Amino acid sequence: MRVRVAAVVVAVLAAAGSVVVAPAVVRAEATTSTIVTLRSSDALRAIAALERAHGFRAEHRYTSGLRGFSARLSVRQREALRSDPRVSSVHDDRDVRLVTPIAAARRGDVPTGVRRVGGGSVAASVAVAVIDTGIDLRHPALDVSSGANCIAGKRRTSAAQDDHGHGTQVAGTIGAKAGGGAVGVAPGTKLYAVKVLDARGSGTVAQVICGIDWVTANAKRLGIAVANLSFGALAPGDRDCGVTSGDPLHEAICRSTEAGVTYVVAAGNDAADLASAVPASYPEVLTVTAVSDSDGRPGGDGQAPSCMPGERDDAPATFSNYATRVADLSHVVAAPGVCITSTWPGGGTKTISGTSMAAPHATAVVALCISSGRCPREPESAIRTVMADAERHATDTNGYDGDHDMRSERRYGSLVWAGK
Ligand SMILES: [Ca+2]
Repeated sequence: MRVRVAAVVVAVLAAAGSVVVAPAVVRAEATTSTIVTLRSSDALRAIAALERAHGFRAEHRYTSGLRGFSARLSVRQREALRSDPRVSSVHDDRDVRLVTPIAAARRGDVPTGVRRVGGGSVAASVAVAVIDTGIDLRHPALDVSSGANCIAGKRRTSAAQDDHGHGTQVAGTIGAKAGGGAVGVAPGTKLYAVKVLDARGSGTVAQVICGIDWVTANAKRLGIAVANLSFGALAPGDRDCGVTSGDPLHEAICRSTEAGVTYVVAAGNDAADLASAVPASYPEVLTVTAVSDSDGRPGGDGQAPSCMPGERDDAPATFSNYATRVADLSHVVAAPGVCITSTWPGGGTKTISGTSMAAPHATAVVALCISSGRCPREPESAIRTVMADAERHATDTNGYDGDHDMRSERRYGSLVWAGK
């Protein structure tokens, strides 16, 4: 069973495609979507030369996150590129998609999760990139600009308008202003929409890397300090930026982190060890598990969450991935992720659940911490400070059920805290 509840927002990555055998007589060769990384520092020049040499047209060109491109390539072209000295590696592209969230009851103006992490009062002075389905660029509660549209077949210059809802929901938890029905953790924070998933919540790793590439290239110019990735997949990770596993998504995130962007990612909704999930298992990111909170207060005496059966107040969400290894726990925090009310395209709000909804609480906390000067801008130090704040706040009276249970095999991290 991959998805526990329809309302849990998850992404599924298809298995890497196998080699397609070309027919003996080729007129129109079968092609597969491929990600190619390059040795050259001048990626655009190298891509143009490779296009001419091997007869293909690149779809996405990566110049900042990693150097390379994606393209539909035949077996013959892939083999030729593998042996081309300008090429570092050749990878199958993979699919990424979300399960469509379902609607639930409307709630008050300051959502429970925002209250539970001590947020809802001030904007961050740094900007946040939401790499997702886009954001509703006309939503009155959001201070949002279009960043990049990485959907295959669309012009990259077209607006990153959300035609799904997921990205707008994530964006609202980070930075929705008062008056829109659901205040965010850091209301009024500047948001950039980076669209890598389409109207069905589907996308590819090539598109995700396109989004990361845009963030890396523009972070300094636009003041983007934090990026939110509320999707993921079950796939083996590695601890060396994709070198051993040949994972271009990991390489792209490492390069972007080196450029000063802190990545906050959802742990995943498989009720499984996040060691087998990406990007959750990457050591460079802050990974966010989901806990339940129904009343915005600690103590565990709130009612059971109303929109989702089987959960209880101030306890880990039953669907959330968790850490078992010390190495993973060293970059994991928890945040509210059950029955989270936030902005929805068209001006309203919607209440849904998932580690997708937990991650933006932590994203806003990181942005606020950097803005206050308490967190260094450097990602590793920022993550360490946010984790120390969370641990300090996880006292017997403020924590959630199980966050101190060192004997448990399932560890969800300490609840993030935006307050002083
Ligand atoms: Ca509570």
